[in-house]
Amino acid sequence: MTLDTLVVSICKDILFFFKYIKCTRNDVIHLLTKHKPSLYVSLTLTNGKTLYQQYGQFSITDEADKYRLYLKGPTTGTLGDSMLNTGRSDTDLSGMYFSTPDKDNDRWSEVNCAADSKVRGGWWYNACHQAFLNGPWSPEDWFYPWYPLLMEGREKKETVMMIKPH
Ligand SMILES: [Ca+2]
Repeated sequence: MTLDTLVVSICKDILFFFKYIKCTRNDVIHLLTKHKPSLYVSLTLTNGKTLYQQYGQFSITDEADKYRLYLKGPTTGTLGDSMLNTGRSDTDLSGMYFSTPDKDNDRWSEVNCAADSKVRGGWWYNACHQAFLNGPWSPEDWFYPWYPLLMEGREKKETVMMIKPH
């Protein structure tokens, strides 16, 4: 059994366990990231090209702390950094709580970023974002998957977030 197969097997067992006791997948991510693994993001475009960005440390807190995102560098890759140091304090994502259409935990008081007409979906919004990998279908309504490289969801074919222990 390869390490990847083992990890998938363990994750399926954990997901089954949490489904049984009615926890969310964010609870699973919280447990899997307790030791702050590195994060690898990849985006495959409709032309078949795959771009990536890696971050040194990634974790999320538990439900009591609204699954807050912790992200730390160094960051390298071909996508460019659109999550950690965006150059704007209202779009950096580290330290943000997880919002959903029915739970507005973002930093924009007048808007629920997760339910906005051009966003829609759970994510760690600030007010709102430059990176958002959990967009809606249809993809033309997916706003800024990875700004400025990807402005709309229809430009991408697949998004992946993977973790790797240190
Ligand atoms: Ca809000």
